[in-house]
Amino acid sequence: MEIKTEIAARVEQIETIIRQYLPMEEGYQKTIFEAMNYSILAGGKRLRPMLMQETYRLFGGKSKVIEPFMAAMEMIHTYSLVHDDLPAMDNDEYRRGKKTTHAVYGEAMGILAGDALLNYAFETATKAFELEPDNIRIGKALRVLATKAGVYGMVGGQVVDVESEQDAAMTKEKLDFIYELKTGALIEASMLIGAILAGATKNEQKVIEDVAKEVGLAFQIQDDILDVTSTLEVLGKPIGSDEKNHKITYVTYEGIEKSKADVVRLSESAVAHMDSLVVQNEFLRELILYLIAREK
Ligand code: GRG
Repeated sequence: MEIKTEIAARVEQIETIIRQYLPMEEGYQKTIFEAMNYSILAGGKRLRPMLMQETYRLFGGKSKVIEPFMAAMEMIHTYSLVHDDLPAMDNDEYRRGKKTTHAVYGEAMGILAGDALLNYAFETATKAFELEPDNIRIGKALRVLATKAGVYGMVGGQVVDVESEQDAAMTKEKLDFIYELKTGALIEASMLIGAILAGATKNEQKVIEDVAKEVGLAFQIQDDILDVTSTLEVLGKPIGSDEKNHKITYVTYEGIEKSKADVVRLSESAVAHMDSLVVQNEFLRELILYLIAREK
């Protein structure tokens, strides 16, 4: 089967899982449920839950215990996008081809929908205990989820990113720090949680974390490239957002050609690291290489 068809089949299956964990739109606080569901069902590549599930499969995982974590990861990712689009941050009107959450529900509800999704993510992930009450790996996976999403992960990266706008003194080292945390942390968490829940050894977890670091960096560089070379129609969000926000990106730093070459180099290196494991997942391998040429 062609990789695109295989990805589409997985996205459909992931959508079904996510929907099972979404809140009912009822009660006095109905608006927040609607805003949460609007944001999460607006589309998206579902890359993080896909990486999580495929890493879980790589290490032989077969249980449904991964599913609440897949939904939780997409909730955290979606909250970050909702907040990133707010007037106080990037002030964007479109995301995933649709109006942003604050553009539809107002700024206050946009803030609350992000808060709600973050909290609901943990309510959701802890449902793994209902499936396997004695599984101590669930606690470890929860810790990874919390840490990588927080101040030592995504939020920390976003803080430095926000403070670095128009920063003439930006260094490559600082840019790498921002990318590893802002984008890499959730990708690392996704793959690491898959590995932990499947029972990968410490050594295997380390390999997976390194693979995910490279995938995360390549993914963010490609995001920077697409912000310059794509269109609103293809990307589903405005292009030129980095320039509008006076952001120094990998592309402004290294130029477009070197950036493209680095996406290829990092992705191939990630796959080579993965090949060093005794276990194999051909789809995961192809997915990482497919991301090199992604158009959105
Ligand atoms: C607001 C705490 C907080 C963090 C925001 C993730 C993030 C940090 C900001 C979003 C904007 C951005 C460029 C983030 C880098 C990560 C990234 C490329 C996100 C987009 O992920 P995709 O392409 O989105 O997987 P879809 O819509 O496909 O899910």
